[in-house]
Amino acid sequence: MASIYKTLAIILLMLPFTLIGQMDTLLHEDFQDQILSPTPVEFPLGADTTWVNYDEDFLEDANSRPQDWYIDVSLVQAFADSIPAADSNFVFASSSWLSGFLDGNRNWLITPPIQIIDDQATFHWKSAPRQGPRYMDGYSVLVSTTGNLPSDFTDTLERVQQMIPPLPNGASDVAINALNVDSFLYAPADGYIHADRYTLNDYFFLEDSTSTAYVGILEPHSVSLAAYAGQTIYLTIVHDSDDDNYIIIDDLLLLGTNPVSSVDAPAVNDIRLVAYPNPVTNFANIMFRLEEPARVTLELFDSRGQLLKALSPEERLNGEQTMRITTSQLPAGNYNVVLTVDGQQYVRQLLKH
Ligand SMILES: [Ca+2]
Ligand SMILES: [Ca+2]
Ligand SMILES: [Ca+2]
Repeated sequence: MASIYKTLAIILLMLPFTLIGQMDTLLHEDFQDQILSPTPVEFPLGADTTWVNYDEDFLEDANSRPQDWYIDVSLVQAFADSIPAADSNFVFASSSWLSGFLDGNRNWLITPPIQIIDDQATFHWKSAPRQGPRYMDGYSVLVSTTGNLPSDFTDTLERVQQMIPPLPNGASDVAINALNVDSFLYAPADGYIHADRYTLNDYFFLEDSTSTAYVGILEPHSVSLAAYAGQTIYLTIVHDSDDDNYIIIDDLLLLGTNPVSSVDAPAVNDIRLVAYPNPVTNFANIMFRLEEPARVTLELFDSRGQLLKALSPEERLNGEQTMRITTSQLPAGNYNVVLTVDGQQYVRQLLKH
């Protein structure tokens, strides 16, 4: 009996990790070493394996800032009297304030290719416009499932709005319009406005009482990359703002399942594990696909990790597979079906009303 409890205890300990999956850092860039790694190239050739820092517009900056993305310090620190060098928070910045107030700034920061194994992957980043709401910079986060040329980025993950003309009368007058987000126009229509329309006080500040615009503080954002499970993608943050000031970004982080640690197991996408009907009544059909013959086991756990049922291990041939678990006697609740294929576990949740 003791060994049974011991086995059960081990299963209970292991199950949460199985369910959550192994979240690894697939990409991280905090700009603290002031150098992107691997070292970026200056324009994309279509299948690059490094970062790309691409000045597509090639237009001169009005303030002699770099024309592409460049290392800067955070806006909070840029406005501070002094910051110890060791405490500097380096960020990537991009300017849209061009000579002659020209439109057309397009600065692309493109990641190396990233393999998305399953639906657990998420992308996180922080951003802040130099000023707002007047002349507030915006940008786009796009995905390509093909190459890394600008025309390859056909999927939109996030749009952050820029201010667009015309400006209202008294646009720089604090008493009338300057700090009123509703006084200005923005684009694109479906985009997000920094600090949720300047209502989140953690993400902006006034330099002093005479300031005619808020200064941005880095605000965190995240999106799911579940739609790209099983694909290799490029991500880009393209600074596509026209005639504003500049923007900063920091802490780019892509979390997901590490391709290396699961290289020998079929990806979740390849197994095509489904459990139906769901919610269940009398039984659940478990369907999946094997690329090659394998030893499979099927187990049913309740929501606390207690093993309720286990079908004997079976040798299955390649192709489409079906197994069935009786669920008629189960009380209402959440359950986990765990399919083990040659030692690798795949999980689906079952609901019983
Ligand atoms: Ca940083
Ligand atoms: Ca540029
Ligand atoms: Ca603008």
